[in-house]
Amino acid sequence: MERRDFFKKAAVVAGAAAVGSSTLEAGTTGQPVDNRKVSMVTFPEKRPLIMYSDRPPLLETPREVFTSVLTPNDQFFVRWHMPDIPTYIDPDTFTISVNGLVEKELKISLNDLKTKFEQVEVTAVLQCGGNSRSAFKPIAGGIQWGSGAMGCATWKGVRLRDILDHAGLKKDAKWIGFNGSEKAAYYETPEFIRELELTELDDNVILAYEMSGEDLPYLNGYPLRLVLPGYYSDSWVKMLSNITVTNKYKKLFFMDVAYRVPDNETESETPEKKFPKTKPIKKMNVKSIIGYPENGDKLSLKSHTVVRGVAFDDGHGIKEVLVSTDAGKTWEKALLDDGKLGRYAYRAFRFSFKPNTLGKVTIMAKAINKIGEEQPLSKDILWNHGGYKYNGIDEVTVEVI
Ligand SMILES: Nc1nc2c(c(=O)[nH]1)N[C@H]1C(S)=C(S)[C@@H](COP(=O)(O)O)O[C@H]1N2
Ligand SMILES: [Mo]
Repeated sequence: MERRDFFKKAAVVAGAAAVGSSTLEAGTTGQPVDNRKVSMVTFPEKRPLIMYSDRPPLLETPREVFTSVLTPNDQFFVRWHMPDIPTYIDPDTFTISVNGLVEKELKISLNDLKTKFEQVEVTAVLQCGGNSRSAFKPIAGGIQWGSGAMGCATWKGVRLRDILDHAGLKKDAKWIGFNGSEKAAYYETPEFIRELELTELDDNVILAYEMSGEDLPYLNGYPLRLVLPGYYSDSWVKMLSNITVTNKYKKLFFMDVAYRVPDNETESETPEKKFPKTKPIKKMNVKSIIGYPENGDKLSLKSHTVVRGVAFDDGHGIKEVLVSTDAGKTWEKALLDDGKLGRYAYRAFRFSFKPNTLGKVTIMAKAINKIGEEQPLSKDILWNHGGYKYNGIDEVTVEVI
């Protein structure tokens, strides 16, 4: 794959803009907006995605993709914080450094990663903590994502634990810092670094070079990224350059300012009242998204229709998904797939029905996990300044003709 001048190849799909704009009225219901087909742009290695910015690339997956457990790599969403992403990485000379409080500092090549350590795989959902942010009313600061800042892939790589064991942690090691390779455009902007406490590490945390059987797409962090199943993806550092072990937590912008929610889960913040105590967003809450049908679709009266979508949580596992075809008055169980890809993967669901009233019909989906947590109604979601962790019951409104 030629990865030189990577970003010069992005192309707008002419004519796609504004198609389906009749579906854009959402925003009064507390549901995330459906931005599909408003500004669809094709980046290298990607099919057309909903674009919020081209520098840095911010691309959202359209709703229709959320009917299957694995999100195709070329439709997987993209989020970068800094515009200055390296335009070329040579897989033959690339190394990941491990330094700080270790017995021996390491520089490991891609080839060594793939041949000298045990290779492991985990299927896991990667979701931005700001996914569905556009549902928050009044507007919460940040990219106004619809529901497509998420995806699920099978990640292949090596356990972070094995790499740290190989380097040998010193006794007082406590924190592991991860650096991305991109640079800030202005010197005041902090670099993208995250820290993980050693106690948060388990065998599912991997350094991945492969995504669903292929090299990581460039925009999803080629050649190597951190995979932290169950956690929001702000911690899944992409295009890793080095890992530094320390004994002291270093104050970092992307951990101490961004990606935090109030440390108070019973009251709502307001634009005027910000709660002083916050905590990192960390683990994902239970959520489901309807992939078919979509807002504005037309269904035929009395014809067999299969509602399809995906559900997930932070790894407790999905117990059931309930679907309503009468705007929430009655609920019935959807069929779940076999769950073979494990507790961090999407569970695909399907629900058959025959619409029997003409006009607008609202279809809703609610996931419940194995510890009894369920999605709240969107109107019951606590508002927070960053617009994080929205997981309201999903709904689409179609027309029966
Ligand atoms: N190096 C680096 N890693 C990063 C980020 C970034 O800006 N730089 N953003 C994080 C955030 S907030 C998200 S939502 C995910 C997005 O991953 P994706 O682009 O592969 O979908 O990457 C995470 N890892
Ligand atoms: Mo994010």
